Amino acid sequence: MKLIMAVVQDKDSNRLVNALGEGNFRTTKLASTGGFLKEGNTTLMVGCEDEKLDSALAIIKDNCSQREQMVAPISPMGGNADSYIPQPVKVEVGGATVFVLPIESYFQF
Ligand code: 2BA
Ligand code: 2BA
Repeated sequence: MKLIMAVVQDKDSNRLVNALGEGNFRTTKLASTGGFLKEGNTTLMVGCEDEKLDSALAIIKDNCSQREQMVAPISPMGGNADSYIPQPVKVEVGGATVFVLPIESYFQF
């Protein structure tokens, strides 16, 4: 058995949970925050049998879209802020960032 931890954008999360449900995958949705953008995102936990892993990953891939986002950089610490003109930086926000972990034990008490 595997545990999929998928960090996805909030706007994709409902569609993804529904699609995984239609594929008979059980999910747990966690509210999370990205360390870089400091914005909300969604982390989904999906516990699944090894042989269904590829199918789950395909559903995640199909239901998460990439987008570009402009980020205002933080002004330099201790520097002369007068001469500092912040240039927004473009970052590409996934899709989905997916971790697959082996499950040692699985209990439902
Ligand atoms: P929920 O997904 O809201 O599911 C609540 C209960 O509904 C489940 O209780 C189960 O009895 C039933 N259920 C869920 N999906 C079903 C399905 N496809 N067909 C028939 N019945 C279904 P529990 O199994 O005790 O799960 C409680 C909560 O634990 C779940 O809430 C979910 O948040 C989490 N969970 C359970 N299995 C999981 C897994 N494989 N991966 C990730 N999260 C899981
Ligand atoms: P955030 O940390 O808010 O990152 C949002 C996007 O900003 C990232 O998109 C990436 O394009 C960019 N980014 C992040 N750190 C950067 C850096 N040090 N320099 C330049 N650009 C940077 P994604 O890579 O698609 O990640 C989306 C979200 O997935 C992340 O939100 C974070 O919550 C999670 N994530 C990504 N990689 C992770 C990892 N290795 N471990 C844990 N969470 C991760």
